[in-house]
Amino acid sequence: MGRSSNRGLYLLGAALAAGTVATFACQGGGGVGTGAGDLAAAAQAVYVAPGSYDEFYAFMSGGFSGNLTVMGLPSGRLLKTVPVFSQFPENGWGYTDETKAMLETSHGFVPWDDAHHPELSMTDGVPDGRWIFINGNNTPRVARIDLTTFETTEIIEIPNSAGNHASPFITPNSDYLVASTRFSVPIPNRDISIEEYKENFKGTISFIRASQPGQMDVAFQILMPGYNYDLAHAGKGPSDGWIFFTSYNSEEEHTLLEINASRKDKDFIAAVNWRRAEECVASGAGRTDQVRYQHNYIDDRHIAVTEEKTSVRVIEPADCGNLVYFLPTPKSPHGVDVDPTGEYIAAGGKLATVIPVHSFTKMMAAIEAEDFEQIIDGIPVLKYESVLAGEVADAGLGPLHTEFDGKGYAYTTAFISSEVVKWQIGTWQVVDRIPVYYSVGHLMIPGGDSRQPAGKYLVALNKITKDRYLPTGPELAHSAQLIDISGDKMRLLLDFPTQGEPHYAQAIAADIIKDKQVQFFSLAENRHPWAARSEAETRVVRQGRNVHVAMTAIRSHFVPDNIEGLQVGDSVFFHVTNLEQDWDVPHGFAAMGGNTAELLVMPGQTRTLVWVPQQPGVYPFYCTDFCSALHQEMQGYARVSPRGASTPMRWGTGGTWKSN
Ligand code: K7E
Ligand code: CUA
Repeated sequence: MGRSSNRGLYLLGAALAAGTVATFACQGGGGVGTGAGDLAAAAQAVYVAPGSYDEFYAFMSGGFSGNLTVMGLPSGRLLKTVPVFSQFPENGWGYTDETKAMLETSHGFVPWDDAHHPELSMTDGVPDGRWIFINGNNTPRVARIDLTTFETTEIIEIPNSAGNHASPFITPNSDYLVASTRFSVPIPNRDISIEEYKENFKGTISFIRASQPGQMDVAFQILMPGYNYDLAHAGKGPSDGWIFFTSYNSEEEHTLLEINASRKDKDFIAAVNWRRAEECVASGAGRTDQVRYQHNYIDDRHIAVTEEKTSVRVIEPADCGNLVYFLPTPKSPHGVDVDPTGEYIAAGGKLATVIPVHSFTKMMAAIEAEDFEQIIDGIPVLKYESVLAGEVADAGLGPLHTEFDGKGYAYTTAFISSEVVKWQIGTWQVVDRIPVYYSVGHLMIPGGDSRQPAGKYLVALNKITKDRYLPTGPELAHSAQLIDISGDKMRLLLDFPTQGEPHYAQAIAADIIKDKQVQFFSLAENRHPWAARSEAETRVVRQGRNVHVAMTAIRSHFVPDNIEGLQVGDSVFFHVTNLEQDWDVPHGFAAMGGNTAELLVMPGQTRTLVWVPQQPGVYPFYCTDFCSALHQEMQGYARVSPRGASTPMRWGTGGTWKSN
């Protein structure tokens, strides 16, 4: 198919949703006016001059890359990939002895995941820049990334879960992160027929304690009907203490969901009173399930450790009154987003033509009046009309996600009609719309899900980029688009590619983070058992077939850089300590034939590469990070003798050999 016919299809979709072709046509050219003046204005709006910083850090989910990428806004410049759930050879994440344990789960070592939702820690409902969290969907996990080091420091697995999608949304003071099941499963999981879905499959909503680094823990779980729990957002202000989850497949089907789970006119938003859950747990309600899940964290030696947990507290709505209510919501809702005041709860019905917006005040009144349609598994279902604040009509086809600008407007993505629709809170009128290229999922306004949005930019996170970038074979770049929302009319400023599929993203003013960066780790405080804090502390120790080399790196040599007496089949542990005490001076390390990734060692830190030589010979090793004018001289040799050879073990640098 030609370029123009593909594009035509998308445009047709957009035009249909916009109501008339004329409405769409007047916005042609993708929102950037076609005149030279408009293009120059857009270019100027995103231009960050050489030597200048971006205004915002943006944290983009890497989707099926399993990682998080950090970009600057408005430039769209890539600053860093932070490895989270996926091994990352660029810096040895998940390969080194110090990081492998981070990827341990109850299923063993799982070096990949599908990461969708970055979530900044908050204080009083406002992002505070301490940490960012992200979910792993496939093998249910939640990770913490420390924003002073941009390193993943903690990963907790979620028991009694599957498809951890509605995660890791946070409560306003970072007390809890939530994690819930996209896929209901037998709980406890066991060998039963899939056809017994309706009787035996359940969902869970987990609350994870988040406020103490290194101490994430599943505080409790709520057992839910066997629906698919899709997204969540916590209440704030008047609705603080509640958290809202979309669900679909209230049909409780287990096959051909595209048809079978789309039959009902409405599914539900589950409104969960988490303070009530705390009370019930404190008063002993519920049960303790024996389960196995792992908690991994980086300890104060900078070494990942795994702690196995064996139980979890589970409560059921039927045993804890006033815990959960269902708000009927049309049609297989996806996103659920709470406005900055905490009063309005907007849902994105994937198959709906309107955006339903619920009122927290009306919800509380309906609960008070016991205005229930029915009760499902101890969960009262409120009446749609009783909780509805309004419906946004003409909101595009396939509304998915909404964010807010803090100035009384909301912005919703429409996946099918490929546009962002701006509407007014209270009047529920659409006031502007802009096409995006194409098939937009999430959108992001810095702070746009918080009490204090920075309503200046909006980033549309698109699934498809046909004809927007130079083509690169069957798979094309994933795409984000930066839109100016500072005026009445949205204005497209910039297209930029992302790494992996960008589901959600978050952003925060650069000033909150940039001056808190750790520049290096203190060598004096390095407590790694194989650290060499000076060249004098370097050593080589044979323990049977394991050989430990406590080595140092400094511009521009290793100590030792000559090693003899290794034998075929030895496991050689190169423990490399970077002696630098200065910013931006990592050293790398790689050895020929190593069946692993390189090391990238931060100043003051120790990292370990395990090398198992297979043949006698002399093998070079070298620094992989161009660290100085004499970086190419930063190298060494390891001599490997046959198994059982009598070659004495000795090592040194500069011609002086040492031995034990
Ligand atoms: Cu809408 Cu996983 Cu949040 Cu993708 S999800 S778009
Ligand atoms: Cu050290 Cu290059």
